[in-house]
Amino acid sequence: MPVDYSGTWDIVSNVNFEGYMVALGIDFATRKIASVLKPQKVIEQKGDCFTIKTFTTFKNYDVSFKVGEEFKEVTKGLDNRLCQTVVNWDNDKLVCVQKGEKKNRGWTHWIQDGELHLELFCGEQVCNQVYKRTL
Ligand code: YOG
Repeated sequence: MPVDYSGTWDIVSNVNFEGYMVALGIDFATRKIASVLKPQKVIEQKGDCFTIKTFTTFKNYDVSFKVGEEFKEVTKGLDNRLCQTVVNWDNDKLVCVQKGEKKNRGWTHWIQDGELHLELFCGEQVCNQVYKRTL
């Protein structure tokens, strides 16, 4: 059985989100607000087609993609950049590359011990988040 990311996930830890935001050029005031947010992910997976919705009390962000198909992503409401984005499988991991102005930008999702992990990276900065399924 292939891995199924579908579901609603609540953040339980968030390491170096500040460094990731600095790397993206997010201003001080916005970082202070963003640093206390508790994002919830709602993931819909149908085969290789995904929608990942990230909800907070401040801003929401949605992305839809098919694994292996490049698309233009505008990180609207985040750092508002245009990226040429592609997500691929690495075994059961979802590996996203966001090509654009920022070097070494992307993210990786995986599931371990029933928890959803997300590594967000930009330049030299890596942020590690863990989410648990909502009860
Ligand atoms: O998720 O790429 O699951 O899109 C990263 C925010 C804060 C806004 C959120 C709102 C980076 C102000 C998306 C945060 C900081 C700060 C929640 C993470 C930018 C602006 C919307 C992400 C992927 C993988 C799917």
